[in-house]
Amino acid sequence: MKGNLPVPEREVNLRSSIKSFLWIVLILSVSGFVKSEEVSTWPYQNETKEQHDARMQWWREAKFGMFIHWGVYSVPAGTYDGQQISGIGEWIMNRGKIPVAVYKAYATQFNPVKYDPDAWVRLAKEAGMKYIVITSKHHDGFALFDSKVTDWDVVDATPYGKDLLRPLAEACRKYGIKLGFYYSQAQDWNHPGGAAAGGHWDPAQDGSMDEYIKTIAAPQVREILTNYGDIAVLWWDTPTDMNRQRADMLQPLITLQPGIITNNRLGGGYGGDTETPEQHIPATGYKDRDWETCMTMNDTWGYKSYDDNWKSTETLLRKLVDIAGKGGNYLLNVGPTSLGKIPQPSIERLQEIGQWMKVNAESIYGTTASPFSKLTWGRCTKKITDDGAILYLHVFDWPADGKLLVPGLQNTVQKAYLLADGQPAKTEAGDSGITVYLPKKALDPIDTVIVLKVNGELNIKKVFPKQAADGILTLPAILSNIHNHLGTETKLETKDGILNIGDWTSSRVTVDWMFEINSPGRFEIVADLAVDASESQFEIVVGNQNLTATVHSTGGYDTFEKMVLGKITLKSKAEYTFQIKPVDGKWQPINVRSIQLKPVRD
Ligand code: H79
Repeated sequence: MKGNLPVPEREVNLRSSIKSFLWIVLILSVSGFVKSEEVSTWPYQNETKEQHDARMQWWREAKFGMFIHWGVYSVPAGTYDGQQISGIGEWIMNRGKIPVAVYKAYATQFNPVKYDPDAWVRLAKEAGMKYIVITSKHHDGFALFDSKVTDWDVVDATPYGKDLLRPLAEACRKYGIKLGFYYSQAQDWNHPGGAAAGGHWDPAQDGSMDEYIKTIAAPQVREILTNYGDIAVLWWDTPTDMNRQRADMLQPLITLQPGIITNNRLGGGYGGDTETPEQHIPATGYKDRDWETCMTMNDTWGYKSYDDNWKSTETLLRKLVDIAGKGGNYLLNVGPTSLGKIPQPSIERLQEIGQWMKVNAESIYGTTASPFSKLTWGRCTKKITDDGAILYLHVFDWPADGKLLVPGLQNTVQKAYLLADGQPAKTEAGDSGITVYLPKKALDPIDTVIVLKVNGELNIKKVFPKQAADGILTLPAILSNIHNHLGTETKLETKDGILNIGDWTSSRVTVDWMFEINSPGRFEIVADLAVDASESQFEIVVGNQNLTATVHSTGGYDTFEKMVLGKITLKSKAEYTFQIKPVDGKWQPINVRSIQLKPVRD
């Protein structure tokens, strides 16, 4: 809580005269002469790297956690006044502009008599999850705990009448699962002043946000960090309208739980410990920041009775592996009903993930990001050991010829075997890397893991797509980096047995490839595309060159055509990035199988 250093990055780019002025301000503020707005309440600001690593250690090793979104919204479960309200279920009050009094009445039907926290924690544990983060209070302001500063909580407002967090905390302790609390600090649609951000539709919501934080949010955060034993994570959400002053009313409270980890969603300029990509996996992870993708199994966090759009176990499991291979954690959501039941499709998927984890968890827990650039056959996770490294090769697409190339790997192999049954695998070193000889059939069609123990420090030549003998360079869909955001789901799909980048509906999504040029020159850009709309426009950026391409309908999303998009000159032998960037307003979805650069004379 103590702290008077300015935020360091503030100084980095300033010219020296301004710098020296700041130094004076700094000295004055340290000595108490100037009240600086830059005074930080971040309790870990003086942490050394070693201390930080020690604090983050359990979380980095855990890799996989359960998110639980539970509250009064599970009563309407997506339907208000006979209407199915679109969007995520926990937002129903906002999306349906439900008056405060009407929404509050749902609490009289929130009676989770089937709530079995012991079973929930066992389900998480058997799925291989190491921690749970539950919504202690979501944007509707309803507290799942006995709060002394409001009646809008499970004890005072529902027939159930009992604190829901305490027995969950006890079950977590019993099974050795870490517990974290989600707390919506800036949005609260039921307490006056809490709906300043993100919409306001009922005079009952009138009030000052500062007052709301002071009288509701801050005391409640104190309650959840005081009354439930060890809390491992505080998961802030939606920093809308949070400023430094508001954040500073909350942040000091985290010292109530020494060593607690918090995310980057408090606001007020605080970065917290973790990045939190929501509903998407960053194309290449984050450099130098811990991160956690949170994701739903269907299309809602809070229970909706009619959302049956469940992701398959294969999809969920491969996402876990994809995330681990990029160095992140996966926080996978369940949305229990108002009776206290986790939906059966969620249970089934978690159990199936658990079966895989029982055999393969070693390739997930405690691993770090893949040392390779993109792999065509799957993903890689790794552990650094005293005498070398363990590479876990996660094979999604089993090679028909039984040969798996680990591209660019130069180390000598100590041992190679299939994780599931210990069966050894032959390996062979060659110019392009190490080939692992595999049995005919995958042991697990979702992900069969090969363990490759290698000697010495990892030595890997990054292998990017290169020009073939005829000078032509091909950038296939499978080697692309797809940069999604919350609300976009551009992904690889298969048509006629060939992969393409699909579901590219948003102009905010960019796609790029790394590649290498050995024979510089002038190239024609040839794209293998399918376009449904009459026209679509995007920019192509290669190094410092760019051009705008306009493509026309090929007759549908399934009809691929090769077309010339323009010409570029690549002057040096080097690594480049090829980026496709939609032109906002002129973009229509296209499916992309590949891009080729073909040498031309002029
Ligand atoms: O708790 C889950 C979400 O309710 C919460 N974060 C996750 C973990 C969240 N709150 N806001 N947002 C995520 C982002 C905002 C989304 C919005 Fe919308 C787009 C708000 C209004 C438009 C989605 C679509 C919600 C309502 C309509």
